[in-house]
Amino acid sequence: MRPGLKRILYVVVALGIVLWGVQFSLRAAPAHPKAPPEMPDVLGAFGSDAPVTSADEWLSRRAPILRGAFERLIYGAQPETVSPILTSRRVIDDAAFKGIAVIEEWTLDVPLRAGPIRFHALMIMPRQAKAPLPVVIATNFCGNRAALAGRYRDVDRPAWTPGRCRTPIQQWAAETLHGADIIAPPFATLAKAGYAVLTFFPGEIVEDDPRLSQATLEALAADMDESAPKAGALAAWAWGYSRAIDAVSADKRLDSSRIALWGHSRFGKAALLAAAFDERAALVVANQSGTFGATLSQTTRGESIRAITRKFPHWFSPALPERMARREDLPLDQHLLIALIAPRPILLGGARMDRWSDPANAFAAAEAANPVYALFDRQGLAQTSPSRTDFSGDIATFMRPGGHGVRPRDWRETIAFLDAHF
Ligand code: GTR
Repeated sequence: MRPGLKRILYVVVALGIVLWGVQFSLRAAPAHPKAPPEMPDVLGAFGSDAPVTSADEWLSRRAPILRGAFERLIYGAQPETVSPILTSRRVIDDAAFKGIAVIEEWTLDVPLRAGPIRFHALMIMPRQAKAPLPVVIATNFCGNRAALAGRYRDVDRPAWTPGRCRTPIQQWAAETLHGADIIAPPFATLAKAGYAVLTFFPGEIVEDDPRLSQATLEALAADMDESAPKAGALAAWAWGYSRAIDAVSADKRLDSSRIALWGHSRFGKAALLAAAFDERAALVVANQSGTFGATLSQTTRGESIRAITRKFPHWFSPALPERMARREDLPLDQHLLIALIAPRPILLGGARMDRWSDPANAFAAAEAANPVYALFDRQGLAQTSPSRTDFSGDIATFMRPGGHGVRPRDWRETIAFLDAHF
């Protein structure tokens, strides 16, 4: 195709994407569910398991049963734990962001039976803050070179990226629709606030593509018990967060008791799943995580189970799609995933125009998880509505104006929540 023609095509496609986003955003999300859908009582009997009456019973009896059910019915299992090997660590810039931070690139190899999975992480370490530092493990959407806005040409660029990352015009469209922070997180702001950040691109662990992901998911399955339900991409990305926790915990400059996970949208789902399965995550922030993230799935608002499993079959256990022909077949809902994180702090970010991720039902899910926090003598959600943010509780939500994406306000709320709880 002639270059001129190609450019016109890109502009038309970008314009189409923007218009689609605008019409979608105009359908604002309601602030509070009129009547929250029915969901199993968080402490009630679950299958043949008797009701739970203490924190001890929750942790030792109910939590493993629920984790097993989430694996079996929705996400698939994670590969058996193997710690990554830090193959190389090099300083990219020792006075980045006007001298306030050091940037390192870590190459991590996770040894697996089918051969190692290699992924890269950037560590952004504030220079002035006192070690050991609290650390935020934040996923990015287009790889590490793009996360540094392309300023460092020798930083690794992943072999595979989704369409939105491939050309400058596609990146521009993604940033216009979803905010520049979706590609390049505000590292300088976090460093100024005293937080180290480890960022990685989950697409390096499993490609976010129904076809391309198959070989990688098969390779991961070789490290799982034969009877275990195969991992979908969300479980594999959650496993990636845990491998990042392994790497961070081995670094004496970082405080392994203050590790936060941060994820947006699909990676917000993965961050919640990771925190539910890995107790070393001391806090989790899930921004607009939506269906099979923080939002209840027994609801017709926002993204339906049918829509998500049709478009992203590779995200889930192979058992999920057909099972979901009838909603009643799912004896679980997402308040139970939130409850598995108790008593650790959770922040759920929402946006008023983001109907798709249904923030009102994420609030309802958080409310329904409260009795588990109470077992630990914690407050859980202290708010009376999704937008009345109250950080005195262990769970908090906020609603910012605008649509789906990562905006500066999302990170401001994150830092305020981190300050309140770390
Ligand atoms: C959408 C998907 C959502 C959410 C979102 C994202 O297309 O339907 O579940 O994950 O992508 O990750 O931005």
